[in-house]
Amino acid sequence: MKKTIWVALPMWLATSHMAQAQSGEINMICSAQAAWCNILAVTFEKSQGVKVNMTLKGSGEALAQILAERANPKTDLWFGGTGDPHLQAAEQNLTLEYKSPTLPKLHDWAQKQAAQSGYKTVGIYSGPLGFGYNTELIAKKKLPIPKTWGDLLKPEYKGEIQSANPASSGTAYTMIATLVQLMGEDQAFEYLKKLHGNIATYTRSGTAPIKAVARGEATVSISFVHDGPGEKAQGFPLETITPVDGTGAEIGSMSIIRGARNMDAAKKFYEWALTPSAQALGAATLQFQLPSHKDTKVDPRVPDFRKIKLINYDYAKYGQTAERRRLIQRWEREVNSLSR
Ligand code: S7P
Repeated sequence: MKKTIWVALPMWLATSHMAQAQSGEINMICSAQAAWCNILAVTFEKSQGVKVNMTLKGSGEALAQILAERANPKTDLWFGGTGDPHLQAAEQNLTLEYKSPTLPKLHDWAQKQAAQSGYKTVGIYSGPLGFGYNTELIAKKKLPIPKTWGDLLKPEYKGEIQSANPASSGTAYTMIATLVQLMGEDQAFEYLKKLHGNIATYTRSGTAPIKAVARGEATVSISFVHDGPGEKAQGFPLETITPVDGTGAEIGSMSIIRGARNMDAAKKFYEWALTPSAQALGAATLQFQLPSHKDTKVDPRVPDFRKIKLINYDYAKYGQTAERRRLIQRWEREVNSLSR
C-alpha cells in the first residue's frame, strides 16, 4: 500500500501544481480512513502551501465535537464520513452555506446532498452497505455465505458477526436507517433484536468490523463494501457481498464549519478536494468509494452500483437530528439493553 501512495504522490504533484511556500493553516477533522486523510493533508500542504492540522474521528464523534465547539469553533473543515451527520450539522447551523462553482460537475447524488442541506455540505463519495466475510473462516467453520439480511439471523452465526455501534458510528446508523426503510420500523427493530443475539462485538468505529474480519477476529461484518478491496489488496482473505433483498448507500460528505477561523484556507481545501486529481487520491490509498466528480477516474475495484439492489434511501429524513436521536435511543432501549 505504501508503494501505491509514494508512487501516486509525486505524480500528482508533477501533474497538478508545483510545491508552494507555506502560507496559512487549516484545522480539519477527517472521518475517512487514515491513509487517505494523510495523503490529502500531505498533498494539499505541498501543492497549495497550506499547513493541515488533522484529527481523525468517526462520523458520529466528529459531529459531537463540532457541536461541542459551536460557540468557539476550533475546526475549519470536516472531510468525509457518512452524510447523515453532515446533514444534522447543517440542520443545526454548525456548517457554512457555500455553493462551489464545481457543483454542476458532480454526480446528481452529490449535488442533491448539497441542495437538501441548503448548500451546507456536499457529497464527495458514495458507497453501499453490505457484508464482509472471511473466506478462510467461513470455509473452516462450514458456514454459508450470507446473502440476505435475514441470513444473518441464522443460529450458526451466533457470535460470528461484528457491527459498529450506531451511537458512535455513522456506518451503523446507516444500517439502522436502511433496515427501517427496507422492512418498516417495528419489523426492523424486531430484526435488530434477533441480530443482537448473533453479534460478537459492537465496535466504536464503522471501519473496525471489516478489519477484524479480514484479520480473522470475526467471521462476518456489516460494513460498507467499498472498504473490502483495500483489505483484500493487503492480502487478507476477505470478500464482500451486498444483500440481494436490498441495501442502502452512504453519501460521504464534506462541510466547512460556520465561524471557521481559517475560512479562506477551508474554502481552498474544499475546492481542491472536489477536483478529479484530488479525488483520485482515494483509490491511490486503496479507498474504493465512488468519487463524486464526474471526471474522476473510477478504479475497477469500486463497487458497481448497477449490480446492487439499492433502496431509495431518504437522506433528508434520516439526516434529521430528531430522527437520528430517536432511532438511536430506541436501539439503546430495545436492542442494546438485551443480554447476548
Ligand atoms: O473511510 C471508510 C469509510 O467506510 O468510513 C467512513 C465511516 O463513516 C467511518 O465512520 P464511522 O466510524 O462513523 O462509521 C465512511 O464514510 C467511509 O466510506
